[in-house]
Amino acid sequence: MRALTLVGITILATGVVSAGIVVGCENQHLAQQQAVSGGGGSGNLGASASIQQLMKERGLREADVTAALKTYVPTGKMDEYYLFTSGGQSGNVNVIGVPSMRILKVIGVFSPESWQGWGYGGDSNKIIEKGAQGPHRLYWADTHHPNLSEMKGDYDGKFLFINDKANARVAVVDLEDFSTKQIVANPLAASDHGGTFVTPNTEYVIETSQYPAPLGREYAPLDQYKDKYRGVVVFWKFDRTKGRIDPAKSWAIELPPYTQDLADAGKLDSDGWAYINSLNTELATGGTLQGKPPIESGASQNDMDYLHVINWKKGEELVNAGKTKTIAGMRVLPMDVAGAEGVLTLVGEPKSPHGCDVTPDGKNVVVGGKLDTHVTLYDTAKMKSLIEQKKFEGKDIYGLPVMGFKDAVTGQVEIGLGPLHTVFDDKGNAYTSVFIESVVAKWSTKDLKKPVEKLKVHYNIGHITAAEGDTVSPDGKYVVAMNKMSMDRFLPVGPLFPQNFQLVDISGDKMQLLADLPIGNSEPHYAQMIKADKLKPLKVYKPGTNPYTDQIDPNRVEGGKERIVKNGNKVEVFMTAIRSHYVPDQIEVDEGDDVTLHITSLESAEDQTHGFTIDMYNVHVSLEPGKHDNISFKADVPGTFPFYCTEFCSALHLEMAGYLLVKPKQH
Ligand code: K7E
Ligand code: CUA
Repeated sequence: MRALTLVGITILATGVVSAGIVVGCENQHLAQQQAVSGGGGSGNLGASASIQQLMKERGLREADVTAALKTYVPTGKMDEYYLFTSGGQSGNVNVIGVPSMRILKVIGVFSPESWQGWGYGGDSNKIIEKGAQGPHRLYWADTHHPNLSEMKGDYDGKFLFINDKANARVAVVDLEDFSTKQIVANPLAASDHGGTFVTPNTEYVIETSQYPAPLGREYAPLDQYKDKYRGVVVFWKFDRTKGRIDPAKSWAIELPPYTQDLADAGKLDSDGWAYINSLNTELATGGTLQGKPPIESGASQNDMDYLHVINWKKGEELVNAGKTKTIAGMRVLPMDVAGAEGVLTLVGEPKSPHGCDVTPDGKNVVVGGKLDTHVTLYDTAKMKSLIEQKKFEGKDIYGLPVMGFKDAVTGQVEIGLGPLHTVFDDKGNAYTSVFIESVVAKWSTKDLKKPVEKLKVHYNIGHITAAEGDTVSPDGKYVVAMNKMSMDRFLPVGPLFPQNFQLVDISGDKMQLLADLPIGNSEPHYAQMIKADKLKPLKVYKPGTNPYTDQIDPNRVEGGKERIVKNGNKVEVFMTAIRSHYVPDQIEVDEGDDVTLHITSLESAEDQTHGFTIDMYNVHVSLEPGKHDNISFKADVPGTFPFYCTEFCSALHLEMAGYLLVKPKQH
């Protein structure tokens, strides 16, 4: 009987392979029926014969079948991990279940997301508008590095932060309702990259500039690059009780105009420190039209760039002692002060580094080299003592102390062509993404020998992420290879190809490729993977909650209290939504009136969502159970405009509608 059951499972798995890859769910049922009849009818022989046959028909190897078994999550069963990935140029965040690789949600962050009514006339607009840089409202972003909030160096499942590389901004997402709560615009930097990275108790969210520019984006000609252009690292103070960044308590350190790249915060032994790599210490500024070399070659002259080693706890003390100057409204610790006080120290790092990853024990920083075949491990304790004893090898052109490379490193590992990012498991192994070679290289942090294994991934892997990988206690189990290219992997969709995520099982001695997930909405950069049971998401909102303020909205509407209040040319409509009608459902205003609709959903049952839109007014909100939103617009076009519910909420969903009548002015 046991053998029979086992066979049944295997057949089921084979059926799944067919469902997942080509055919569709009807065939999955078919396969299950065959499995049952095969197992029950002719016993072992018939069953395994039909598996063999299916495998043969579909060209599957045994490894394919085990991969399917390892990733298949039957309907109604939950995934083990959440994967939060940057949405790259989509400006948003993708949420994916692991190991099934099913897409669970796209969270609207910097870019309007119409399904959620994010950025279409409700109060979410106010959050997006706070992210304006100068006079420009911004409706997109290039998101790179999502980072989960931590307590004692472990993900706590409360918040997610993410940066916008293009416009130097940081967003806060609350994981209670998977909704964006805040966007802060960096007043100093003109772009960012080394961020977001949190300190071990989420005291700070770190954001480092990328392309140097005068702080505050002042004008300065490029021949003044050395003197006027600067990098900067901002320590955004996070207020955990409010769930918001507090810009007034945030501060920054001025950095030399080396193109700062990636960053990570120290942990355990190295708590209190942060590390930022850089490129273009040559200060190349291009000039291709004038016949000068482009930045790419100008920036690749020196053998060494600089890892920036930052004592942020000391920096915080100096900031509190008033050693700052204020630029664009933010307190900035000047570079010379930071250098003299041991807050900012440099050490060489091999050619065009990328990746900057602190090991789980906090003892090493691993830096890859795009034009080098090694990763370099820096010893955090050695660097700390060199800085304490002021044992330096020299100074850079700005007078910043530089430690000796040999004094600071633990060692190097010869990885291959183009090592980028490194993540860790629970057994002392590291996994480095190797871009040019298109492999995941597994190596041991204990002996620093050559990789013990390389797994082909398809193709050109950028970032890589591991289960609980950035914490003090990674889980092992899975890594996800985040590949930039996917030619020949999927059905063609034109010249813009999807990215390709590949799930890899790292629990055994050998890595096993389990599944592909084409990402068709963005080019994700980084992702983090958190144990699903650490999150406690809400199922419904407390009645009248405005999720964009986290308060019971002062304009919340209770059943029976609906009304229309007209005051001069201001019209306020206090409205409710419940299956399957709005009260009121007839609204008449005069052309030119300023209209505000305060809408509360009176629903309290799970998954009973309504929506609201008005013809032509570019308005759309999503009304989850208990939610309140406020929609403001000018009734500038006279006419007749139906409004309706955009979510198929009930059998009478199509009847959930009403009219906005805008009476023309008497001319
Ligand atoms: Cu390598 Cu922005 Cu982290 Cu892209 S970065 S891959
Ligand atoms: Cu409410 Cu459809």
